[in-house]
Amino acid sequence: MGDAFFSEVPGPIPFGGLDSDDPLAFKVYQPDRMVLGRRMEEHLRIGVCLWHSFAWPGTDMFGTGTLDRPWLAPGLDPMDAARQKMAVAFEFLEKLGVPYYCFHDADVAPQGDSFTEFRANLDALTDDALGYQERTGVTLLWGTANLFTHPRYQAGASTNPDPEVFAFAAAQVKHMLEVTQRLGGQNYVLWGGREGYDTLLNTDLRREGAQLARFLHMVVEHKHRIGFTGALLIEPKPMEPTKHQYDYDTQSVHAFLVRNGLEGEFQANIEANHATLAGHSFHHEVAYALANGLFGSIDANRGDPQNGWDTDQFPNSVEDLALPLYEIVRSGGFTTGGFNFDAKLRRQSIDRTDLFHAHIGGIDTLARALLVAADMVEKGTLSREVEARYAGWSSPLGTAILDGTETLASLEAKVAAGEIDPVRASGGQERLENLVNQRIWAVDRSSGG
Ligand code: XUL
Ligand code: CO
Repeated sequence: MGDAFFSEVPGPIPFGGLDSDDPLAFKVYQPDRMVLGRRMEEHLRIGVCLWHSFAWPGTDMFGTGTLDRPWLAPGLDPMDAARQKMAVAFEFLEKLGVPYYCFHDADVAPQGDSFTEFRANLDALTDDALGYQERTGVTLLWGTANLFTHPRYQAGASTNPDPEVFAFAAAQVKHMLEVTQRLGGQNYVLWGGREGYDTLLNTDLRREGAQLARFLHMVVEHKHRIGFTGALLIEPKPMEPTKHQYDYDTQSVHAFLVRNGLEGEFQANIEANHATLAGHSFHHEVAYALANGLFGSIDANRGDPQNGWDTDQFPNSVEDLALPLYEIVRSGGFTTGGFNFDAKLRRQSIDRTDLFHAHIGGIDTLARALLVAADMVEKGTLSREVEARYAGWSSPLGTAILDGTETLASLEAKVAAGEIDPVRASGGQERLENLVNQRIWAVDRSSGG
């Protein structure tokens, strides 16, 4: 295939600043720039996903592939093609200059004719990936198993009515967890591909819940058995491909974990477009996860406000990202997680450089949102406002309610005696919204970098 697939991009992508007219330069992102005492690269921990960028030819429900991905052409030797794909992926990662990547087993390994062939293919490509990691310094943010593409998974993986499909999924996850460990992966992700239902007419919700819980327990057991030190993450999504997915949103996942004795073993991998499909904002999902000890990692992307499906577009709005970033930064930032671009090109973006434009724009948007978030944390205005709003809970009455001293009866007595007379206060929503905008505008003016 020659030396370089992306021959028009010498790489690494340089920093050009806000006045640069080079579309292949970062306008904001500077890996070494210090923000609140930490390098930008360490705040954002950017990852590139191999599935949308290298394993998807640009198909949709109505059309075949449009993208220039020669290794996906039919008729090639599957292992040759897989090696070509990995070489191009690492060329891209190195030229883009990001620290992480993410993949499903099936994104890199040809299926072969049996599970043992698939496993051997994956092992061989893992050896190759280790070599690339050593040469480039790029490492694995997370690995995952594809339990949704193959026809055997048409009715789900662990929630399948057939225990043999459960067994197949278990075999795949066991192996991919070990591959993730070999590659030094910082997390292992479980997105419930088809864990859900298309119709309740043929579905036993009680059984499927019990199967899913058993599966997750097995994953935890194996993680501890092999000493995998990364985090286990569940990625919520409310629908698509099934009509209803069990891991609907972070709060549903939380309830499922608690109900099944799995609390503390899993965190959430929150995807922006999945949050919006669930009828939430991305901000809500991030805030819920942080408030409940479930924050793990992010799949960065966006939906289209006019479309009710998972369009997986690259993020491009600082307004949308500033508040989620604010929540993350004020809570101390990522530990094992990062921002993985689970985003894909539009089918008409057929130039090889389009993959760079997409990622450069997404990374710059995150970097800009990080600057706004850091500014809001430094100013402390929002957190002071929130603290003041709940100040009553530090009063003798507030603490006596929370520590169990007060009861319904004791409170009734106080209210009846006229000791309690609540005074309403403004929620100040518009004033706070103005304040956020002011910080976005102020950062625009002052810190172009
Ligand atoms: C699907 C999705 C997945 C997961 C990994 O909507 O987001 O690609 O991120 O399986
Ligand atoms: Co995702």
